[in-house]
Amino acid sequence: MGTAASFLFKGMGKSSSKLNRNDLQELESTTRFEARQLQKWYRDFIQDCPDGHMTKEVFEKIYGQFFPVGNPSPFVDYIFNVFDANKDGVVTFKEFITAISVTTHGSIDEKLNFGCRKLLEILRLQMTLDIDVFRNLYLQ
Ligand SMILES: [Ca+2]
Repeated sequence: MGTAASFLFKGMGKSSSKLNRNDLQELESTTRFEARQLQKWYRDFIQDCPDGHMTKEVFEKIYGQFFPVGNPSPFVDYIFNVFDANKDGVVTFKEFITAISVTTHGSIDEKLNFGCRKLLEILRLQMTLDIDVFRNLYLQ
């Protein structure tokens, strides 16, 4: 297929786990992937993340393969934050596939909206942290 997701999961093996009917129907309607693709990627996802969510460490391990030289951490942090839609510190299969769908199948507007919205969230968080540091250093 040649998408980023298929490249990420290449060679990660098979599992007997399947998406339940409701999740499968939801993902078929909210992404542009077919049921068969979704089931295959879910099996691969569950094999690496048996509890159903991807930690930043696993995410970094996967993305680290794309950066054999240098430090991938800043990029991984940014991408992980983009994928972790609800900011609970883990990426679920739904979050992962939704992000992959927008970045591979979305229109230019959808991609820009998705990327800009996430970037603004990260910048807002960074500004809040910077203001807190400034306040702690100079205003006390
Ligand atoms: Ca999450």
